[in-house]
Amino acid sequence: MVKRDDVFRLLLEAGDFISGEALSDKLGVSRAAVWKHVKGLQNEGYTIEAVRNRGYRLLPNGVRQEEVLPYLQTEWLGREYKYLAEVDSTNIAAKSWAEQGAVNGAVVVADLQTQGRGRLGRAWSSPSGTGLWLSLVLRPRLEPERAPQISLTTAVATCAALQALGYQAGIKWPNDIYIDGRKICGMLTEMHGSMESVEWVVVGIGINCLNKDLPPEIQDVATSLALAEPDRPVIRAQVAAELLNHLEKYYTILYEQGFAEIRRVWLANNITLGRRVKISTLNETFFGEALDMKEDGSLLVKREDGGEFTLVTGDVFFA
Ligand code: BTX
Repeated sequence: MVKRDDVFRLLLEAGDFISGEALSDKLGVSRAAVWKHVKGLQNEGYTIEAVRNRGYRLLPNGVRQEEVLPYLQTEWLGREYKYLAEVDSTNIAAKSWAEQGAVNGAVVVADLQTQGRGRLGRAWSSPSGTGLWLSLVLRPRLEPERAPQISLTTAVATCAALQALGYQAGIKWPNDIYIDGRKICGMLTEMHGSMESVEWVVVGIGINCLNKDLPPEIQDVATSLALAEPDRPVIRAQVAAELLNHLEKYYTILYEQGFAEIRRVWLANNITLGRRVKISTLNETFFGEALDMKEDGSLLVKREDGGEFTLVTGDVFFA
């Protein structure tokens, strides 16, 4: 049975126009069947040009494993790779995969999330064909109280990956990535384990890549790689691989050298300290100045109404 994946692979291998006839010959199916699969791929978010007398050409903006592998340099992260054309949330998919025994470093990537989630049940806009919506399963040997270090390490690695791709990215405490004062990436970390040990951690990362029309409710606060640098082509598979390459590097540093080195890199790339901020916790909202990120990853704030406050979980807004 010829599958959509077979058509996809031939388009990818061709790297240029390939005629409908050549595709139908290679696959032993009718040209109508080829067209049906091309339509299916377009519906998944792939841009495939169809030009009379030339055939079909795939434009490289997908995030299937075949597209990511040429850029991937990792040993263990992203080598188990599940691509989903559509999913409610990659974090939900990764959690159930973790429950079923997914290995350390397994990755779920979707082209479209219908219920992308932020922290505290907030929604994360995840339209098809635009961003990188990715979750990883980690099985770190860490005490549960060190789990927040995973989020901060993820932020350091994501920021480094975007910088390696040529973007001026910075970190807002604890782990949002900003470009030009706007949010380009958010992270949602979920953990399962006991008081003594972490069984698995699912790290969900969303990076706006090709989005040009952001939904009105986030237009003033968010950006995408394409909006930040309109002249630089964005290849989503390269962004995915660069992200995984840097994540593996920095998780290894965390495990082998400890959090102090991660904190050093976080401090060097943060855009939070020294700024006036609005802090919102479950109990209160107040203004102050962000002073430091402490050795355990919490944020030290000088309150405008007097005294200091150590923020462990909560939201920070630039004020
Ligand atoms: P957060 O709670 O810090 O941010 C959510 C807030 O960010 C929203 O309330 C909205 O104001 C704004 N927002 C929504 N969508 C976007 C967007 N695309 N770009 C910029 N700002 C936006 C951050 O939560 C955690 C986000 C994690 C997303 C990843 S995607 C892969 C994985 N699967 C999943 O369901 N979540 C994670």
